Amino acid sequence: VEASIPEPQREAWTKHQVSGFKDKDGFEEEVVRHVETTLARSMFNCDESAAYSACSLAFRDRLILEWNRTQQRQTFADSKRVYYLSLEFLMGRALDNAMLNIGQKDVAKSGLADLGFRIEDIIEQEHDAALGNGGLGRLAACFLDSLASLNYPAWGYGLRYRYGIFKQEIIDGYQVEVPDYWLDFNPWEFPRHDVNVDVQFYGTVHKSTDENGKTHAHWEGGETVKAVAYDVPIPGYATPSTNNLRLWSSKAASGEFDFQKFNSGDYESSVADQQRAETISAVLYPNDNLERGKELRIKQQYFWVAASLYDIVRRFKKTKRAWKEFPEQVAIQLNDTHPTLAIVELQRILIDLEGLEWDEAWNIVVNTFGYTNHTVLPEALEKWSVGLFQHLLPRHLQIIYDINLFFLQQVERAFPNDRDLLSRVSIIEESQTKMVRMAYLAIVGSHKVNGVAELHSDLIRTTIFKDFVLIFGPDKFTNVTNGVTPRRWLHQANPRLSELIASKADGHGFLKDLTLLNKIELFVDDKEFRKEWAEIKYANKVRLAKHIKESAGVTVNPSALFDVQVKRIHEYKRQQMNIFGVIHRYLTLKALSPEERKKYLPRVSIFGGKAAPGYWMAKQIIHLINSVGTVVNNDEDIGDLLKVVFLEDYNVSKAEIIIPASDISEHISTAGTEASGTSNMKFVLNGGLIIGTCDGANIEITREIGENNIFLFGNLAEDVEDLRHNHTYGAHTVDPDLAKVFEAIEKGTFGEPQDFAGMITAVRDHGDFYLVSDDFHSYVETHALVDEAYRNQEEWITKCITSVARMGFFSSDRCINEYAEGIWNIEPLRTEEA
Ligand code: GPK
Repeated sequence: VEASIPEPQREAWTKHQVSGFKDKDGFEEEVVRHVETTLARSMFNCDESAAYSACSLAFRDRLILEWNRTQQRQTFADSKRVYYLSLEFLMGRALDNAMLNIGQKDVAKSGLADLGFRIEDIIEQEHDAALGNGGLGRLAACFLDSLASLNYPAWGYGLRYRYGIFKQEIIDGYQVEVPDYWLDFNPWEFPRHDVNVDVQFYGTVHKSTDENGKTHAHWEGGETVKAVAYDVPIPGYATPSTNNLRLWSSKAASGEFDFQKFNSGDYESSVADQQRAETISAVLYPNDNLERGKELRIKQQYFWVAASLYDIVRRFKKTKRAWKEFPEQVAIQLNDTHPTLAIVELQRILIDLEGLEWDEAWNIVVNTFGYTNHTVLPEALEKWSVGLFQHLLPRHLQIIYDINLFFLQQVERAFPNDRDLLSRVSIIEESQTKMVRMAYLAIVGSHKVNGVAELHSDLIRTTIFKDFVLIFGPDKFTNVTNGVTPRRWLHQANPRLSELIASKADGHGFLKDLTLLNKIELFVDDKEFRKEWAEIKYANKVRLAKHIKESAGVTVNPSALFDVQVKRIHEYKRQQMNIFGVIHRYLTLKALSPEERKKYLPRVSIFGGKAAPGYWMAKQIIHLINSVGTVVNNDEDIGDLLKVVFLEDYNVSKAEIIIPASDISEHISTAGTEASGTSNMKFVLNGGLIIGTCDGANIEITREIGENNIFLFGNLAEDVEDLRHNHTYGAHTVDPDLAKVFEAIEKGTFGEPQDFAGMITAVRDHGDFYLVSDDFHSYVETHALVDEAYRNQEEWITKCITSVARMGFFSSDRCINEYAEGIWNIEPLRTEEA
């Protein structure tokens, strides 16, 4: 049905064109209107939560108007769009970001003050949108900010989980997971009940032959679930462009209940069907860098992929173009292998539903997709059993077999008689239980494959995907080093630093072209500038100290060196090495006389991060950190010389407080294991130095800021394999300093030794896979260098300013421009203003 208003009636629409608030007065009017109508409250019962809601709605109204205009502009221009498919979008809070990106925070601040509220308190009311685990999900969020800020026609597609990542509580030193129900009141989403897609599962495939002898596949029967769209507007910074993040929510296909069951009196089971359907989008899987092969997870993947592709194809079909033009209109980026089924689904749509020939269809598919790999860890590479596929998606399995057949034939022609190569690169792993290797499917079905930092991209080319480089040639494999949005991670998280930089860099232009940061290097010796710089860092530390006191009950001295490691807890990220180092420091201090002790630099070791609920070792690490804290923080010999804090429930909004307050942060993964890291970039951007291994983006950060401004230590990626081999087959002795740490733990210094035995045996008896012992000495020595460097505050500040000045490369804007040019072939769309 045509929903467009006929020409004669449009005049009435134009006459009543709505606009968002224009100034402080207009803003206040909107807030009051929302309080009194939308929320049905008044000035006599408006608490901070109601004020937050009304303020958000006032901004939302503005966003959606720009959103409408942006979508109209994009449709009118008929330009190529990119679709970013990600199972995770770790957005954090939206209000502060919307106010800053629209450039109306000052207006809101004074407007709220007029109405009796402090803007900081109002911002604090918002619940984080935490639809992600860690780096991968936050990268997707930074990319959305950059895509909108750079005026690219782009949509994100994801799932609208009812429960995002769990809330972490620390009880008696242990992690406890609490469900995070975040949708109670979410002003940032627009339900689109009219935009829905039926998604099919299970069933059977029948083949038929037409009069020309051509066979057709028909996927029939099974179960249908409905996907309903929820749209989240994404405002660009200093541009009217407002893009869309479309999240799908699942519900039963036949409406509220299955009415047949209902009418036949089977009320309960009709409700059960409804709940079963809703289960699909109920919860985010809380694993980072780990795949567990659960059936519900692949159901999530197909549900989301099928709904998104239906939407994308529907939009393309409206343009009435020929199918071969699809890749000229549509680019789809796969954020890891989670959406790989999109490759199969598009091929299915083209051959089964649209009647294209296989080769023509496959050409379109390959030219449409790009695949980003985020890890080389084997336990994170997705594989799904053929049996599960057969059951859940029988037609897709057939298509995967055909894709594999044609691919292996191509390999066979190019490399005749190399049986071994064929079995190595086959999309189907011929193991006990046959498995579909999703990364191989993603490579075969994409025109570009990229890693996320130089070292990582080199590693995938030379190790896990080596055979594919041989087969497809080197040009298919490329690097796009990650970046972060300076809007959230500098301007929003550290407003005073942003202002100080603006005062020396001719305004806030650096927020759109981060290379302009280099202008502040001219002021590295400017006394006033340095003084203010130091004051801002101190104020940020005071703010964090307050948070530490409130949340962990520990009093810390803001003048101490703040040493921070916040990220998901994982053995490869080596929080265990950090806490062993802290214990080593504690033992060293204890062995000194009170006089000698005073020469030590006071330090606060701050940890934060969630462990996957089923990750036993990660939970043990959290427990040890907390147990060490309890002992050290209450030891009168130690006082302010050492404090150990575990901050519970690390998330995006806590990162915004923690990162600007760091002096030194830890990025200490075993070389070759951290694909990139992105918090390393955020810390340096906020005037903190880093201690790290030669891994991921640390290497490129070093190249940009200079090796005098970073504390590197440890073995190199190229030596890891040999070291591991030696652990297993050679003589493996634990580093003597580390052995003393183990001794203290085993003596019961930090509580029941049995509670931490796993961490010790992993190093001592189970081959020390992550090279904790190998790197320990170098780690401890490098921390001594950090102390020494921090004592010389003048030089330290010089290092910090110099580093920030040289961080321009790590903007997600640079990164998105590289994708746009090298992978998507899309151009920004001009806006009236731009
Ligand atoms: C990589 F494979 C995965 C994963 O499952 N989750 C995740 O957050 C991270 N990542 C890498 O571990 C980081 O090194 C990287 O910076 C980030 O993805 C974004 O590329």
